[in-house]
Amino acid sequence: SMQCFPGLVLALSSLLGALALLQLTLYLRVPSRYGKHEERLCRPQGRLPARCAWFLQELPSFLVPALLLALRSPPRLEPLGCRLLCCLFCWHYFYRTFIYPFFTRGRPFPLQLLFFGMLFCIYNGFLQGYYLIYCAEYPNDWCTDIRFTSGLLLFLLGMGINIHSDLLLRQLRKPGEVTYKIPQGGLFTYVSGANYFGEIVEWFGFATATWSLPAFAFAFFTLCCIGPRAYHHHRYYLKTFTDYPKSRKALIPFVF
Ligand code: NDX
Repeated sequence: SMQCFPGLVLALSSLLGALALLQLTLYLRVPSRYGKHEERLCRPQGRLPARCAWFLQELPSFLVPALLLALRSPPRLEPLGCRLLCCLFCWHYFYRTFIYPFFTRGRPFPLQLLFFGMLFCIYNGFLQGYYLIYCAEYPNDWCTDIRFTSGLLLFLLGMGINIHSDLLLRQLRKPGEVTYKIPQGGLFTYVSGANYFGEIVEWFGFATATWSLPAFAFAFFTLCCIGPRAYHHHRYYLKTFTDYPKSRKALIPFVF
């Protein structure tokens, strides 16, 4: 049966960190090509409806850790911290897999990115799940540790911002519409990438609560992946809408 190999965790986390840096260098100059940054002349046959694409892409991030958790034998009931933290991860991806896609009004998603996105979700789902279920050791009172409580608070705050901002974006369109408008309300009052800001806060909260290398690597990956994207969204809005709010920042309220 499976057991913890610390070397495997270290190797997978390092590779995740390296992928993050690769993304940063790739996507600082040009955005990843989906949504508003997709080239208009792209072949229409190379895409899947947003609904299917996001469902398929994010499913492994839910399924892999959920299966690892369910199939572990003997079931690991102690310490409580491990299961709780693994459930937080699955909870986010339950939303992202089973709720978000069914309401999205996004444009069809490129198959090629879907493929890489899925690979990424398998990889990260395995790393986070494997670490928490087979490797993590927490003292029995971890649930009252300041790292756990403050991290959990950040996670919940970030998730709240992320879900609320996803909702505000969705409401900009009627079903079937594919046009872009100026997002209003919530944290969009302050930043162009409010949904991304929420997601980044969420994963840094998760990293603090788990106090683990894999989770910090994933938070860093998220920052390198959607941080530049927030900046490109911001530039797109400034270029497209002459009446775009001048005080609005790209990602971090009042700062950047
Ligand atoms: N999926 C994470 N890299 C990614 C997909 C792409 O969950 O090869 C990372 C995620 C993947 C990426 C994933 C990993 C790295 C990949 C990359 C592709 C290439 C890259 C694989 C897995 C890669 C290397 C080199 C390392 C191998 O029409 P539309 O779609 O634009 O409509 C949008 C709409 N909208 C508007 N509607 C009206 N008016 C406006 N002004 C609008 N602005 C937007 O709202 C969408 O329907 C919706 C949201 O759009 P947008 O662009 O704001 O968000 P989006 O990027 O689609 O993300 C959706 C949510 C969001 O909450 C975000 O926080 C979360 O997913 N997310 C996204 C990406 C990654 C991630 C989280 C994470 O890293 N944690």
